[in-house]
Amino acid sequence: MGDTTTLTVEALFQRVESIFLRAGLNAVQSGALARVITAGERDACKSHGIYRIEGALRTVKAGKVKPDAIPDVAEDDGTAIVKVNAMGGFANPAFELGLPVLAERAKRLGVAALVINDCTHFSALWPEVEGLTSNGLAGLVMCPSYSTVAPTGGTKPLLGTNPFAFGWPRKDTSPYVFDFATSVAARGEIELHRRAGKSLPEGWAVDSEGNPTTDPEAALAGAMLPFGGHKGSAIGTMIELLAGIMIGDLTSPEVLDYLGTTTLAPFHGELIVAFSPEAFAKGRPGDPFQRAEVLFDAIIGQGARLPSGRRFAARAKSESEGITLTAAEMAGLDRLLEKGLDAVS
Ligand code: NDP
Ligand code: PYC
Repeated sequence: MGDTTTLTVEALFQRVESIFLRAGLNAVQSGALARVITAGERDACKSHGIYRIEGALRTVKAGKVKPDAIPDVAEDDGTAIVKVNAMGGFANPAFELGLPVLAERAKRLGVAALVINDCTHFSALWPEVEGLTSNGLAGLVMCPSYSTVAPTGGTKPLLGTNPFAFGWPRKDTSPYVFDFATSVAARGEIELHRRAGKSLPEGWAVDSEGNPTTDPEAALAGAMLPFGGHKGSAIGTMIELLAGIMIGDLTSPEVLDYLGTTTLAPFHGELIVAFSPEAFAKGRPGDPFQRAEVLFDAIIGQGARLPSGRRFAARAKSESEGITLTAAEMAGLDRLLEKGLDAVS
């Protein structure tokens, strides 16, 4: 079991897409999911790579996400709010459908938002952010999850791990992107620690009695903690308000009520806000892109690194050398391809 296999990015994409097609997902869902999961492996983001396939299939099997959904853009009223209904499918194909409309609208109006409703979302947010930056736009992306995080001062799961991401486009180089859970770490990280039999770092979670724990099992049964204490707690709450209540979709406690478990992928909405830096800076001195470079240079000049630098380096390596998977990971992919939905409980 010590052997590894190295696949090209395209070969891994084909394999992941085949798994979803074999499990009965339509081409729209399968393609978008395979793109985002393969991108996670390519960029060395293991908590949102191939490990997520099983959870996505489990959610299909439980009847909580529609494998044949075709997302739908709401009738165009020309305003800054573009709405896409995922029709009970995954968020990723809905985003792919809405992105060109959002980009056109943000360039024309200076700012625009994409609201995705009725979607299952389990992936990282940087693919959405990079969709904006590759169109020359800055942007914010956020969504709730399900109750797993105690607000600061509390001990019981209430907020989700609510990811929050931002991107700024840069000329001739990778964009500035950050993307993180508003909990100390993504829940996927706790699950990966559990599978590897590793203790958690201190400060990530409390057990079901509200006591600090480094045991992943106890953390999964207890509550995760927000990053940065009251600051992360407030940002997590903001995400419940903006990307749950404001867009008429579920909050994390409502998602948990609906699913009844945290073993399936969460069903809720997503909010993506796009800004045209040129439009905002118009009439003011200086080119916003050049001024941003001065700021980035000053950060790097202190010996700090920009967020996503590790990820972009991993991407370059995967694109030139391929993606290396363990024998256990390859066997897992083979099993999912062979058995389809029968492979998951
Ligand atoms: P991390 O704490 O691992 O990293 C978050 C960000 O910080 C990344 O952009 C990372 O860049 C950057 N970063 C890390 N270390 C440094 C450093 N020393 N200097 C500068 N930047 C740094 O992320 P999380 O565990 O919080 O989240 C992981 C993923 O989980 C995210 O992609 C998130 O979207 C996803 N998630 C999804 C959820 C969902 O419901 N769909 C819920 C929760 C999380 P780099 O990658 O280059 O290291
Ligand atoms: O890693 O916290 C997480 C997560 C929750 C839903 C999808 N990812």
